[in-house]
Amino acid sequence: MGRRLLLGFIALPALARQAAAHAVVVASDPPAGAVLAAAPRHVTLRFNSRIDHARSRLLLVGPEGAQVPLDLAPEAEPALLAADLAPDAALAPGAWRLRWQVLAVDGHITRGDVPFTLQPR
Ligand SMILES: [Cu+2]
Repeated sequence: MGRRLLLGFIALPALARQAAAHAVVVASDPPAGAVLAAAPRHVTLRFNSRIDHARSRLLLVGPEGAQVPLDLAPEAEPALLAADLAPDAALAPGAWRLRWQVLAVDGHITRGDVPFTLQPR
């Protein structure tokens, strides 16, 4: 499963060349495939183009389908999406995905997952 998601993430820049205005992720924190010893306190996604923050969403999807919606940080930069995790957010160890959906300025919605792993404590 993780392998398929990782390949999907890598394939996105190729799509971006075909339709330059679509928003795709060019960098993320945590990076795709990261193995983390503790839950991230903060997540960021950088896109190749401006996005409509009001119509964009971030969600953490965890082992066993656990879902943790994230509140987007106030718009800092036009191409950046960021969120702080709640201080009391307890994320189970295992395979997680940072799931994003954004609306680009060209009116197109794109979505994807950034997979990462939380190690057992
Ligand atoms: Cu587009």
